[in-house]
Amino acid sequence: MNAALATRGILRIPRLARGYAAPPKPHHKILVVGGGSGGLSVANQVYNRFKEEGKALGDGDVAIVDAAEWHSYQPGWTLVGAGLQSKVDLRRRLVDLIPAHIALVPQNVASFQPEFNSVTLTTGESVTYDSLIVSAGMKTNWDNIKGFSAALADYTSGVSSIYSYETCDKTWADIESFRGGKALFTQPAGVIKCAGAPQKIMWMAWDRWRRTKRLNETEIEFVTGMPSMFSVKKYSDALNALRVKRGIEASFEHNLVEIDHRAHIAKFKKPDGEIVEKEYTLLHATPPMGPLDFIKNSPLADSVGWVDVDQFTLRHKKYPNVWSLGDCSSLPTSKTAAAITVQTPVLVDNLYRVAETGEIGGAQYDGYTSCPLLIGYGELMLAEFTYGGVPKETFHSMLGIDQVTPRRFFYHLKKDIFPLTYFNYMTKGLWYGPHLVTRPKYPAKAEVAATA
Ligand code: UQ1
Repeated sequence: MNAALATRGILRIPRLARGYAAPPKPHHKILVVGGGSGGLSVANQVYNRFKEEGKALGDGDVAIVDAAEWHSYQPGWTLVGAGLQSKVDLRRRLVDLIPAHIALVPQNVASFQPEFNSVTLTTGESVTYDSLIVSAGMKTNWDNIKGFSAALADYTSGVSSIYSYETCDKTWADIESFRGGKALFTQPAGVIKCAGAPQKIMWMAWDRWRRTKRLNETEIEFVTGMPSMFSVKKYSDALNALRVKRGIEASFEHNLVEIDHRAHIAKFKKPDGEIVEKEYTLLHATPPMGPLDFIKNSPLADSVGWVDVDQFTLRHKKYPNVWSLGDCSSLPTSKTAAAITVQTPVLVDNLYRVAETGEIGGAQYDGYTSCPLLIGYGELMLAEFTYGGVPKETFHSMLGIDQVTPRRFFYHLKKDIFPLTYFNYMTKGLWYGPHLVTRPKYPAKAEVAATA
C-alpha cells in the first residue's frame, strides 16, 4: 500500500504534489479519455493485465487524457452533505493518483477522429492511439434550472446541492441552520448519476432533525420528475412505505425548472406542461444531467449523445478499437462507481483478448450496479441489481440476507469501508466491487446465447 496515499486525509499529513505520471507522447498504445473513477480503474487494470500475462507494456504506453487538477470521490459528497465527512478529505490531485508507468496528458479532448485513430485536444494538438477507452463522465446542467446558480451563490438562500464539490458542504450548513418550515428535496426527470442520492440526503436531513427535535415544526416533501421513488420496484416499494411512515410528502412527475430564491419559491413543470409553484424554507436541488458536448457532437455518440457501445462487451458498435465505460457510456444501467467496478474487468478482458488474438472473448457485463441508500445515521438499504432492474444482492448470495432490510453493517460499508477501498484499491485498479480484490475470470470464447 502506498503509505502516503493511504494516510492522507486520515492522519492529515501534508505533502507536496509528486507528479508521478509519465510524460505524454504523440502516440499511445492505449489512450484513456478521463481521469475519474472509470479512467483510473481501467488504465491501471489494463496495464496490470498485460503485465500479468507476461506482455508488460512500456512506461507511457497507457495514457490518461484529462486537464482536471483534482480527482474527487463523488460518492462521498452525500456524506459531506450529511455532516459525516470533510470534503477536502475526498479529493486528491489527479497527477498524484497516476503511477509512473502511466502517462498523463493534462489537456481536455475537443473532438474524436476514430477513422484516423486520433483525438484532437483543446490546444489543437492531436494524439493517436491503437485502442481508445472513453470514460469521461457526464455533464451537470446547472443552468437548465433558471435561478439555480444565483441561489447557490447566495449563502443565505437555503438552496444547496450535494452534486458538486463547491456546494456539498452548504447542504450540511443549511440542514444545521434549519429551524423548521418547509423543506423540499428535488430530483430531475431523466438520467442522472447516482439516482438514489437526491433522496439519501433527504433521509439524512429527516434523521438529523428527528434527533435534534426539529421535526415538529417541519414539513418535508420529495418532489421528483420521476414516476416513483426508485427505478427497481423492490426497493421503490420499500422506500415509499418508509416515506409514508416518516410523514414525508411526495409529488411525482414534477420537474424543477426555476428557483426564485428571493421569494423562496420553486417552480415545477408537470408532463402536461402545467407549472406548479411551491414555497420553501430549505431546498436541496439536484441538477439535470446529460452527455458531454464533445462526445455528443462526435462520431462515437448514439442518438442521445452517449458513447455507443455494446451493452455486454463494452466495445463500440462501429469502431472496433474503441471502448467505453462509466457515466459517458450508453450502457443501459444506473450510473454509479459500483457499476464501474464490474464494467472495468469486463472491458479489460475483452480489450486484452482482442489485442492478443484479434478476437473478443466471453467476458460480458450483466448491468450490475448498486445504490447504497442511506436512510439515516446508522441505517442503509443496499440496493444491487442488473439490467432490467433484477436484484443481485451480494450478501443475499453469501449470507441469505435480504438487502431491502436496512442494516448498520451496510451503513459502515458506505461511510467507512468504500471511501478507504476507493483510494487504496479502486483507483489503483485493484478493486472488483462485489468480487472485492479478486479479478473475475471469464471464458475465452463467448458461450452461445447461454442456453438454459
Ligand atoms: C463498491 O465496490 C464500491 O466501490 C468502492 C462502492 O462505492 C461507491 C459501492 O457503493 C458498492 C456497492 C460497491 C460494491 C461492493 C460490495 C462489497 C457490495
